[in-house]
Amino acid sequence: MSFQMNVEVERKFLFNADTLKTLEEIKAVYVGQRQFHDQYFDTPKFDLTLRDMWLRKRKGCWELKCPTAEASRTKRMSGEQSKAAALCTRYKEITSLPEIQLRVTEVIKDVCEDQETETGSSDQDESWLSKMNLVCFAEFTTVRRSFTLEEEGVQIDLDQADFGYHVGEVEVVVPEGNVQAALEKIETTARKLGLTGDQRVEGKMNVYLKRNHPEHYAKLLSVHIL
Ligand code: V4E
Repeated sequence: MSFQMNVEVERKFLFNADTLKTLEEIKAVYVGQRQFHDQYFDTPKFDLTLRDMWLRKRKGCWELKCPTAEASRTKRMSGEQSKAAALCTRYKEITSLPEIQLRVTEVIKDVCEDQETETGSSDQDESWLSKMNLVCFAEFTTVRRSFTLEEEGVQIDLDQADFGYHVGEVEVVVPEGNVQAALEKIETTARKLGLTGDQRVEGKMNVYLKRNHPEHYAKLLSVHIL
């Protein structure tokens, strides 16, 4: 049996004092402000992030971001479309703890054949972390202001991280087969926001790793994960 998973398609952007005015002009609705503390986990050898898998705990819940299998589709796009698509990331976001544990076990088994791991525990029981040799390698707090373009199903977040970096993101969540539609919505929103530039904007983790784990950051760059 296979079921369709949602994919989170995102484009990061740099924002400034004028961005709030622009959001008002394009009729984005202010949803509110929240604060959350993220803790990211990996093995000491970074086996997850080197596979572009991002395991985190946010507000007491576990989340795993994994790459999607649709990267080859960009080949069928026109020049302009593929340029716009290159500015976006797409990840499956898994929030069921048993499913997360299964996916992590698959990786751990790959790198350590004799690893015995059990899955199935509550969000609060963290014994599975040490069994899978997972340690926290990054943690920071974010203050997020969220806006929505309701009819388009687009969310716009303005994030301020506690280590002195701020970044915006335009996000659309779609079933796995609808990534092209999400990319188009993001492109339309980017135009409305007046976003220029054809360089990917760094996310919070890029900046965090550059400062706190420069060797791992360099490795992720060299294998094109960041
Ligand atoms: C996927 C990923 C990481 C995990 C954190 O993802 P991100 O979207 O940056 O964080 P956040 O707080 O905005 O999550 P949300 O609340 O939207 O779920 S860390 C690095 N990556 C990969 C990655 C990449 N290769 N390039 C860019 C521009 N961003 C992230």
